[in-house]
Amino acid sequence: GARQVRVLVDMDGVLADFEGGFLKKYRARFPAEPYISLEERRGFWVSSQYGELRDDLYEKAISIWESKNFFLELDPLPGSLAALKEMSKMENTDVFICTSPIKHYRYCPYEKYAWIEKHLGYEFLERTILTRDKTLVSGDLLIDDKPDILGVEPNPTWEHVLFTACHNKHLPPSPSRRRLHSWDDNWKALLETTFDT
Ligand code: DGP
Repeated sequence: GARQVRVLVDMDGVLADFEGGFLKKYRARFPAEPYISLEERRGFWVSSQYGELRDDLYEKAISIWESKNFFLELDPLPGSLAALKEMSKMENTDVFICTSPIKHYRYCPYEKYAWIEKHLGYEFLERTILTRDKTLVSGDLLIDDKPDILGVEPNPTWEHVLFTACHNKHLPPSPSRRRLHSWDDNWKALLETTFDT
């Protein structure tokens, strides 16, 4: 018999264009400073790579996503909104957005809710999970662009599907990890081939 597939979908880098939004605002605010193109991005942590470029760029990078309206004004990634709306209407699927807010909490948590309401509708707020530890959230699939998702639970219930992003596309393929290359990739097949244990 059919069983509900519970899908957890990450926000930054999967639904919202964090990397593109960061680069645009960094270059606008620091036009004389060096920057890292999306082609040159390596590693999940933007601030780490900027800090390697020059020590003081670490703090300059962080100041961008700690600013008012940074998260609110992120563009949706191509196809993400249509895919999520379609997924949420599927009978055997329960969709949740699962996102880790930054610890500078003045704007980010509010703006994440506002972004979701604006782009996906008020009803999606019922399906929104803000947590710094995704291993505590139970689900069948976690679609996320972060390569290593760790927390206090050593055996999360979900299968992590790596969503391709500029910072992770060069990682060697792993036979034990599935990827979703974009929202044009076959996410329906991914759901259909998700089984418990
Ligand atoms: P998530 O995608 O849900 O795992 O959330 C991770 C957040 O961290 C997301 O808003 C992107 C952001 N982020 C990216 N690079 C850095 C960084 O270098 N430092 C910090 N503090 N946050 C970063």
